[in-house]
Amino acid sequence: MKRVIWAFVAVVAGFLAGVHGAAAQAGADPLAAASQYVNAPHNWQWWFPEAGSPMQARIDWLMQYVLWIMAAVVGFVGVLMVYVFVKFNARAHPVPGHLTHNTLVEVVWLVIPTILLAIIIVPSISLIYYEADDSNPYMTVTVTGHQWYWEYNYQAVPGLDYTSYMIPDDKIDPTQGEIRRLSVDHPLVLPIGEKIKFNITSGDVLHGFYLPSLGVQRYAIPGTVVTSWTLIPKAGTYFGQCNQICGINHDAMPIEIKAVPLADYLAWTKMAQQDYTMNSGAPPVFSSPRAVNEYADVSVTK
Ligand SMILES: [Cu+2]
Repeated sequence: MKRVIWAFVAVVAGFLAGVHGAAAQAGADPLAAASQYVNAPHNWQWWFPEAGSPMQARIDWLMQYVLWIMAAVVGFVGVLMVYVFVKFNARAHPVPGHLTHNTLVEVVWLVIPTILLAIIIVPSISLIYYEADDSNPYMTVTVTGHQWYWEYNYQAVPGLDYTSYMIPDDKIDPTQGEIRRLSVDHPLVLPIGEKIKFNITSGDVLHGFYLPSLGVQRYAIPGTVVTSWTLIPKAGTYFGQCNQICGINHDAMPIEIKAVPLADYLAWTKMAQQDYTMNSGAPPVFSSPRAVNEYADVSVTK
């Protein structure tokens, strides 16, 4: 019992030290860790982005697994066809055979595809179940698609609900690490190493919450909630886009995620809550270089 109490004290002390450690650096940017690693698409990219979550790593693995099985099947069938064209064309083989039945061949062409389907379906179904398992998250964020911006609501942090707009091309500042058509005024801030559940919905039309490097792709549907989840092991900046044609500015609603250590995330939520209190009534100003809703073309009703 004594040992249990000491373990509990140690955990609480460690937690407080972590929170205090980050908060003690007054004025320090709690999102600084996210600039160490930037997972963004680049010119002439032809493969998946580097996997930023275990889910995307599994998707990448399954894609290659099926790809190589498919390559073997296509190669084998291709060789057979060439063999038939050469050996059994009208010139080389003028008198056709009258073969209508061969038990061995029929068994082989039934059994081999069955085995192939079985070895594909087992990892596929297991991945589907893995993707669907959003149980026991550390936190839940409600993501709402709007024409044409995203809204993030942190369910565990009262009042933490804000909009995220793309920074227009003429305002992009590459010296701040901003990327044209991907950077936003208020990114989604998440802790690393924790399971995060997304409740995805829409305020108007169909949108798509698509995070290629994290393996998340779900429709945002008005009137209903679709869930997904992620877990980001590495601090960094990750990007996504709306991938459901949703109107004239469909291309102007990217998703930017700043993944930072838990202590920094907690420091950021405190800062955000303070900003919210100071700006009560108005949407909160977060640790962002941009003024709130500078790029809003539609006002948000909370
Ligand atoms: Cu959209």
